[in-house]
Amino acid sequence: MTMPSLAGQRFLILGLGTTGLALVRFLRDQDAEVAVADTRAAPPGLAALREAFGDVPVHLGPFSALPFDANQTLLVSPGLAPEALPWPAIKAAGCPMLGELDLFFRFAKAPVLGITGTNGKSTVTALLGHVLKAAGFRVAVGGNLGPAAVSLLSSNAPDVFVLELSSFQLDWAEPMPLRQALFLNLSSDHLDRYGDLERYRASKARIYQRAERVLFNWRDPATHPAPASATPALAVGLAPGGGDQPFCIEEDALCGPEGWRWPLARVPLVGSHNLENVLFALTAAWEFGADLGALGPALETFQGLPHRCTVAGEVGGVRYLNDSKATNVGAAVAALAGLGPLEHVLLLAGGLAKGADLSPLRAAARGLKQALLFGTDAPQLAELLAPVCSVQRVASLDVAVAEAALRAVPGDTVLLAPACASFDQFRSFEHRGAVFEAAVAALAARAEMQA
Ligand code: UMA
Ligand code: ADP
Repeated sequence: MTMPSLAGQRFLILGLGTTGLALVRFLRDQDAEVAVADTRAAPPGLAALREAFGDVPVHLGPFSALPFDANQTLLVSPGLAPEALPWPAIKAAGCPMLGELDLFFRFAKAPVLGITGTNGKSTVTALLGHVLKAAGFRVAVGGNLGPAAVSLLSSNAPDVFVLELSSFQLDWAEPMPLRQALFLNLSSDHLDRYGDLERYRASKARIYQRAERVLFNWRDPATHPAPASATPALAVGLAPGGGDQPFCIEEDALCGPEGWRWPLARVPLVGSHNLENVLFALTAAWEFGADLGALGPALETFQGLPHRCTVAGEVGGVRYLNDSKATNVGAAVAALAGLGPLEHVLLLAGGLAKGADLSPLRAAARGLKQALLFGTDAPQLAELLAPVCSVQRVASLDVAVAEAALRAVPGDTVLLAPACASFDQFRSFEHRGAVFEAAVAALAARAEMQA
């Protein structure tokens, strides 16, 4: 395939975050002419842009003040909702438009496996990359979990790209020629952008439009391809029953084609939702051509990603789990469902609910030993959970950990799975997870001093 030349072509990049900066680097490498605009006074990529590309013009402030023209292609960052763009001016000028992924696909010289869904995308992306590497492929992994997709393009093409695709990225992309499209699950999230669940689902389902093969979750109808679709589709799910299902779980083992088996005890991930992630990664890797013999050892050496149901510590016989990445209700429900009897579980939750319907948490939390709730939407959560478990509102995550330590007895689990975004009290979900881990480390240090 010959690379399309961008030399001398003019681009205006909207958004100067991770994507915007990655686009500047890529386009400048291609000798294109680049300008950047961002509505924020101090966008996160500004300092790096000024340092590396001091000559790139930057416009900060409302997009409506931009001089759009037909000879300049607009490249839109994923965090920008369509409503953020001045459409009348763009249409009047007749500007061509592209998303980051459109550019990526014009230059990608290897098959692409794309992963979307409300939860588990990063885990499946990282795990699939890990399994394919173990099977001997040269793999480039990125997309929504970082690095940005265009950052993966280099003259040294891999054998395969594995990309996490958010609905925000899918919104701005033309239908993509994916070798495989994985749609893991759907639950309420990002309703502040989409308004309702159907619009959010439709955005995710765009991943199927030009895919050669589809992997869907047979237990989750929202992920099913349209009945009329002619694209070959494989079902994935925790229990057998989805028709053509190459991998499944039987008793205490993962089972696959040709009698392949791997004991669950040799999969070091916490929670049944992670086993579903494992089934997706195995199915995609095998379908891509990975040798069955490579799969088990690869699973055994995958430690999971930080802040996703990872053990933060064990203090006085109480296990502390950090699932700070549970930024929506589906992730928190999955974490609770995977833990066993809830009378031994204390849940730490709260933050910004982003307009989501939190109600599925009520059934999932029935019988919890204790819910400790903090942050902006703690009142809403308290009202929801009070009928099904003991509830206490606290001022902060630190106080929640301290209260949990007072109430927990040996054998209990304290789970941070907030069901909410972190931005009311923390810089990010990583920051929230780090605060939790520091509080657990302080508990451990105190316990050691007292011993
Ligand atoms: N923004 C403005 N004005 C602008 C441009 C952006 O206010 O002119 C705001 C957006 O509304 C958004 C924020 O700035 O709130 C960031 O938007 P962005 O498009 O600049 O984001 P990037 O820094 O380029 O990061 C994006 C992804 N972020 C989003 O889609 C919000 C990153 O995923 C991703 O790692 C990166 O591209 C590389 O692919 C983060 C994320 O939170 C982890 N993703 C969402 C999620 O996982 O739920 C979708
Ligand atoms: P994403 O990239 O889609 O946000 P992550 O792998 O980062 O997914 O996980 C996000 C959150 O969702 C974590 O709290 C994690 O424990 C939870 N989670 C992971 N896999 C699943 C799944 N298959 N179903 C539901 N929740 C999941």
